[in-house]
Amino acid sequence: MKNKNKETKIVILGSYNSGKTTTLENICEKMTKVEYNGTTISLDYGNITVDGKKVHIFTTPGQERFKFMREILSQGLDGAIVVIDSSRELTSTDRNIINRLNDKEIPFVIFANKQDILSEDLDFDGIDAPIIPTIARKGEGVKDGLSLLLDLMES
Ligand SMILES: Nc1nc2c(ncn2[C@@H]2O[C@H](COP(=O)(O)OP(=O)(O)OP(=O)(O)O)[C@@H](O)[C@H]2O)c(=O)[nH]1
Ligand SMILES: [Mg+2]
Repeated sequence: MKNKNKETKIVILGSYNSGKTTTLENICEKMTKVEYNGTTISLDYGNITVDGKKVHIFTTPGQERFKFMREILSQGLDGAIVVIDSSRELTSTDRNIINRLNDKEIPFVIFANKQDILSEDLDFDGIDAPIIPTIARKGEGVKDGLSLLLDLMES
């Protein structure tokens, strides 16, 4: 956070069904979500105050047909959380998202979600970001992961 007084914008990215909406539900007390049949169709929004500063968090839809929403929501972001489903291999969507964040030098962390399901041996080669194991459904790891991202953004 270069400007200390500025409100912060974080975007939660990741493939379809990885647990992005569930992650936000377990970070914020109140949130707004737009879903149809259990999948995000435009965005989710919530906020949380950390150390007196307001953090706005947007969650994107994972489905490829909503790629344009990811681009709109990623404008002016200060940091990102990439939620991946550890029970599946990293998808091309995950890799594209991570490459774009790297190219734009945006601070980000990876939430390796669904740790309660048998995990794949995920290949994180070439990915230089903190990886936080989470069980979003139980709220495990999500707030610690957000704190880590906020620290990373300040450094
Ligand atoms: N076992 C398990 N299931 C989870 C976990 N987190 C989320 N889920 C489930 O995974 C499914 C998808 O979760 P969502 O939070 O809707 O995923 P999403 O990434 O927002 O999905 P899209 O908006 O469609 O991209 C739901 O059935 C969740 O209950 C977890 O930690 N463990
Ligand atoms: Mg969703």
